[in-house]
Amino acid sequence: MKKQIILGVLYVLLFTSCSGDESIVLINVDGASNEVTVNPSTQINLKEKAKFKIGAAVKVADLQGDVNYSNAVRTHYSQITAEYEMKMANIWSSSTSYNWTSSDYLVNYAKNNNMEVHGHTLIWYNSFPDWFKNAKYDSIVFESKVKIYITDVVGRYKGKIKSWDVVNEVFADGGALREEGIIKTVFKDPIGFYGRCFQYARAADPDAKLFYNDYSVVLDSGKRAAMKNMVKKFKAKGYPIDGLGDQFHYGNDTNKQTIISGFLDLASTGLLLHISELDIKVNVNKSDSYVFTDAETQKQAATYKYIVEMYEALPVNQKFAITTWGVTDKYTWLTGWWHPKEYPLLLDNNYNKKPAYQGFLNGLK
Ligand code: 9MR
Repeated sequence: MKKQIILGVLYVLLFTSCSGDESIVLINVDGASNEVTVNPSTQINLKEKAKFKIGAAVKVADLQGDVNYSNAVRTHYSQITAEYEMKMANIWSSSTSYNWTSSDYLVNYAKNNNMEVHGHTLIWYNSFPDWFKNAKYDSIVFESKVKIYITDVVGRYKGKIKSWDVVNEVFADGGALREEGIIKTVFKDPIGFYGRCFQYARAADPDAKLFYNDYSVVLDSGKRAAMKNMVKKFKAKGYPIDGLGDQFHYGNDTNKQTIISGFLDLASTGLLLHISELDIKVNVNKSDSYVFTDAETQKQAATYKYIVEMYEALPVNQKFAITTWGVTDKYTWLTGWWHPKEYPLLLDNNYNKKPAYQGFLNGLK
């Protein structure tokens, strides 16, 4: 592909692409001598190169409060996910009311900026509102209320939110059903309940892609087996599921071969796969004296690159999106939840592209 753009009167930018390698060469309009060679990856942005969606978890407060943040989201990403505003505890404010303020804002923001929205998440043990938990409903009432909730939320954004994490983090490490939360105490067959939640979501928006989402999936073979088993049960019962998400909150020291073989195993389901909350920790030992050196930035870039290459190797009909859990190191959840010295994302505190960005970009086909 060759494209020419006239820049002022003197120069033409010539983009060339040859056996996958791209270069940008600045030449005189008369075609005389090459002046400079610019690394093209500093010019093109992720969403322009990727053939699948590039998502970011965002927060309304940051979109509204920091214009650089909003610009970065629009520049680099083609899909957004609410980092917390679309969870049940945030939307379902009381037994008789919903709070749509933030979710409406995000859906409109995406529409105005030509982006998709991935909905996160309808059912999460960690996000039942207090009023709901305190009501101590039996399984029948519990499910009838949840059905109304799913129907109302998915229905409100029918055609606007194109995909949903219907259920999030059901399995504990190793693959047993998680003990925390209320589901296990309310339902004799929690998996059956989750399957019906997928049915309720499908009925509310038949075109939305429906996902099960969890963490450490590619590393934890027990959890992966449990997920695959759940998918089998869903299929046997006719419960609709389109895709699986592995969050990918991994560290720079994670074993590459383990990740790749686990990912291939997940792909054997034939479902859409979503790398749904990607960030790569660098301060893996939580050291107070940690320094993010050049060597560390390069190592992180290499990790991002192979993860994206691995994703690209999927059959095309299984690719859905790669979503980073945040936009800039400045606001990452990990500085609060992991260690203040943590730099897990693609853009630095000043919204500059890090080597990690370059690694991600180089991993794209
Ligand atoms: O990053 C999110 C943080 O800002 C919220 O306070 C928290 C609770 O809503 O959820 C975090 O996001 C989690 C996601 O929803 C599910 N996977 C793990 C994420 C990090 O904890």
